[in-house]
Amino acid sequence: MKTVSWMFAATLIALNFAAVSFAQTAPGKTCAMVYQSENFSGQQLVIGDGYQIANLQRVPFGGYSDSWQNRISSAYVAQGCTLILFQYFNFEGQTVSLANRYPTTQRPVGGQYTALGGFDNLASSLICSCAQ
Ligand SMILES: [Ca+2]
Repeated sequence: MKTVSWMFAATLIALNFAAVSFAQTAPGKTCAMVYQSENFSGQQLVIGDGYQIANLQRVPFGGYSDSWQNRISSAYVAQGCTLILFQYFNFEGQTVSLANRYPTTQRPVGGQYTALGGFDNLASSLICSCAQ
């Protein structure tokens, strides 16, 4: 896993924030895409392979003054990748691990987490990495 400081990761995300297609997303491999609302709706945040974002409050949410802290409600995780969400800043508190390593006949299909249950609107930091 590459180590990327939150500042660097947040800068990359901010630069790519307006992107809506895979082709224009984060530099390098896309690890995951997270969404404001369930079923991949609302604002989208693209997360590159190796990103470690220690404080989602520093990641701007759309064009507003708000942040991505306590916003994430659904996620798509790329093949071979794992997205770990943390309840608090600096990778603390409860976690949920969202992986995409299952055959498409099993749930979640292709790493598509349409809802996050008890982790809805709870993440304050995250780590995403993919198998080499
Ligand atoms: Ca939300």
